[in-house]
Amino acid sequence: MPTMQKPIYTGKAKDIFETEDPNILRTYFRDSATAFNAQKKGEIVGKGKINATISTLLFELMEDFGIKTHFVKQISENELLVKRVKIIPLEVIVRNISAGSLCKRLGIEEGKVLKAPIVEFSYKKDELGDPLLTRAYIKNALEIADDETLDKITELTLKINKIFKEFFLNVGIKVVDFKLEYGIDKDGNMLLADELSPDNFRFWDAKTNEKLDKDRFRQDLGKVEDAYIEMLKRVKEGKSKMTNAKTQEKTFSVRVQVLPKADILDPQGQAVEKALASMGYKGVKDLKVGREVVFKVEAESESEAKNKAKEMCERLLANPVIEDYKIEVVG
Ligand code: ADP
Ligand code: AIR
Ligand code: ASP
Repeated sequence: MPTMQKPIYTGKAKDIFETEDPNILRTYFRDSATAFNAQKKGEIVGKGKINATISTLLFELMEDFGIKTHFVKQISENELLVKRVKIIPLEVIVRNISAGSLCKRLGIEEGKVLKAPIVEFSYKKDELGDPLLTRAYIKNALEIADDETLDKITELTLKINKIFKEFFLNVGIKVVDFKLEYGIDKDGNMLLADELSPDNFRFWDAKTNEKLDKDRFRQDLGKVEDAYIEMLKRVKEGKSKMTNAKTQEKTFSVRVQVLPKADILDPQGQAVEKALASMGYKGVKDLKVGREVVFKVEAESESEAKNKAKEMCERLLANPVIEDYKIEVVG
């Protein structure tokens, strides 16, 4: 629930509040939806909490890949704590498949897979309808970023696009395009900011091309809430697939051979040796009967897996007084 505290900024979809820490802000994700620079307004029931959670999961994904973001933590269903930044007033858009304003501008059909991803910049200014900018406009007219910053943003955005494309394809989603915002924190670091949600991404189901994002609201396609719920499900699925893959990566297969020590009486070995002799196998000597134990163990490295196995042998898998053991990490 929104508190009595007054927001320092009320945007089209979020309210921004100060916290006791001047460097940390609280963002409250509302259900309100706008399109075409607020010309169309409405509500998507449940969107606030879904977008807060999807943003959380995707910011965490970014951090996992070493991308610096403003995200601190989710503190309630609708609220995140974020690092305060000075937003660079650019909408950084990356496109993989033609849609939206690209189609309108160029008169091409929706759904064309672009020869390579396109990064473009729009001026973040609702009153002007977020116009598309050239580099010269940004550097020499607006003076909001120089070549070095724009190169850095472009490189980072393409890296982020690669991560998202792979992450979402893994759960049957095509990333058509999306919009990012970057900001500068108090120490001068450039951080990925704002939100990561179906409000600023176009997501299509990879099999059916069904739209699962704000285009359902923009184009009155119906089942808007369902699309957001579906995307939350897919993001969660993607995260758990990643966790499983990580666990598997850090799992080692171990084979332990346990044998009676050379100088220890092995009644079972002796019995087998005797039986073999009576069957006519002459010259069988020093026969020992042992056992093999195989298992998988989670560890950071092969040597850690070996050490764990050794401890397990000493404590349970072998009797070190009368048995020798040999540990092999096989995969
Ligand atoms: P809009 O301003 O486009 O209507 P929102 O309703 O999402 O968008 O409002 C959130 C506002 O907060 C945006 O203007 C966004 O640029 C800004 N913002 C996002 N993250 C931060 C941050 N970490 N620090 C400061 N401002 C931020
Ligand atoms: N976007 C742009 N401005 C606001 C938003 N959310 C996002 C759209 C779409 C991408 O940027 O959601 O994913 C490109 O939008 P468009 O309208 O330029 O085609
Ligand atoms: N975010 C912009 C708006 O709310 C543009 C859009 O999403 O269509 O109007």
